[in-house]
Amino acid sequence: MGAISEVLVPDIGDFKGVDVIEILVKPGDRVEKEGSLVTLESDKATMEIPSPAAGIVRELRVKVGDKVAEGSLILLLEEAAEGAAPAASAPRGTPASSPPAATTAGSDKADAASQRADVPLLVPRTGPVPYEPVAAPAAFKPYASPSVRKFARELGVDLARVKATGPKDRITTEDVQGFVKGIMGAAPVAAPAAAPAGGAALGLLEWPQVDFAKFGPIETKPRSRIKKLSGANLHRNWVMIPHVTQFDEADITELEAFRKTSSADTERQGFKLTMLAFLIKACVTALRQYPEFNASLDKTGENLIIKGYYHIGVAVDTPDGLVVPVIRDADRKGVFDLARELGEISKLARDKKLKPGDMQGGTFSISSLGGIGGTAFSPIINAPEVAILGVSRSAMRPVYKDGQFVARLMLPLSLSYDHRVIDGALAARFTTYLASVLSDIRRILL
Ligand code: CAO
Repeated sequence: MGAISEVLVPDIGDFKGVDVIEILVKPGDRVEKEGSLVTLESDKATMEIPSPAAGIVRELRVKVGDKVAEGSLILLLEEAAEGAAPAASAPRGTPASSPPAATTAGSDKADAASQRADVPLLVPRTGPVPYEPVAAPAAFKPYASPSVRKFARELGVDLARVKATGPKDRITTEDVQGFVKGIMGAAPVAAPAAAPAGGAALGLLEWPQVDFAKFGPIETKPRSRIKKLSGANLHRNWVMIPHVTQFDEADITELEAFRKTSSADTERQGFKLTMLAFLIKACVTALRQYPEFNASLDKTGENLIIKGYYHIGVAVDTPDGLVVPVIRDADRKGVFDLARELGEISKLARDKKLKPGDMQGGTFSISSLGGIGGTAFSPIINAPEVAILGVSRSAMRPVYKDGQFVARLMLPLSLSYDHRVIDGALAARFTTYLASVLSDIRRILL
């Protein structure tokens, strides 16, 4: 047994009644000298209180939400033999080399306080007794502010794997973002091993390594560049955006009749008039009504940027994979113009002739599988957009109307949205409104 000492809140400047906002250790944890124990937050700064000595945490005497001041008891520490002597012998008030670090320091004053050289060392109250060494190595505790820790926790990132670039080797938000980007973005294109690495970094099980040939004949086909790039983007968007999909259906019986009669005209002019052109137009009408869907979060996540233009991305299936060219200013184009442009961009996409600019600036996307089949699906949002409409194959269904079942042509809609930005109620309003526009296309004119 090592000496049990009391670890107290050191001189933390002028701060009194400071909140304990994070407990970074638990009983039984081994800590290194200077390893962070708890995080305190005043209205001016956030400080991590370091351990005065190496040892094992025996008992916590504070919890999150407690208010503390200089001298408050934080925990009981069983000291390791090596670190015990100097710490125990230091009288209260002895200058220390490592004061508690102000992390999210909200003011210069707080920063200055954290760097003062005369902040006293934490003083254990009991003397050293023989210490039984513990075999396991001390856990590495990366330095990061509570907000960065919270951000990392939300993304499932183990801070011990993140390279610190901040002052005093602290990990910054950008470091965590860079780490995630490294896994989600570049790596999958460069190295197929990225999936296992990403999983491990997120604290998940290793990707199963299976010798498939053991079970039967196989063929190895390299993935196309488009597939690798779109896969990396889809993966990031799926992991980083909290998706919810709202399902609905629109009665397009009249619209389909109108489309069929108009198709003869467009075919004479050399292009096809499919439901998608009407859908783009109807979506613009709904986006005007609900601008939160024609928006993006800014870099900080603090603000929503609502766009005053309507550039609609359309997912196009090509032999090499999925691409999403953008139809610009869809609000200023008629249904025939949209249909013609749709034909042109899907041909460009399939002929691999799209330029990077053709796929940029989208404000909302549509993914239509209606030409193929299916009843519903959950499309993945095309970041930084906040919503995407999935469309499945329309079918005649019995609909109960005016006291009887009637056959109506119903179009399934699947709207995925970013739940950070859009609430479920708003999404339901959006699809209800969109369905009403499609049921009576005259609403586009309203
Ligand atoms: N219900 C029933 N029929 C539909 C329909 C719907 N919702 N949508 C289209 N159709 C019909 C069309 O009218 C057309 O019929 P005809 O052959 O009789 O003329 C046929 O299906 C084929 O249409 P299309 O697919 O060529 O044309 P489109 O305008 O509907 O779609 C495009 C164009 C480029 C979006 C589409 O070809 C495509 O690539 N879709 C796949 C998109 C995709 O992969 N999304 C998944 C992404 S993962 O989230």
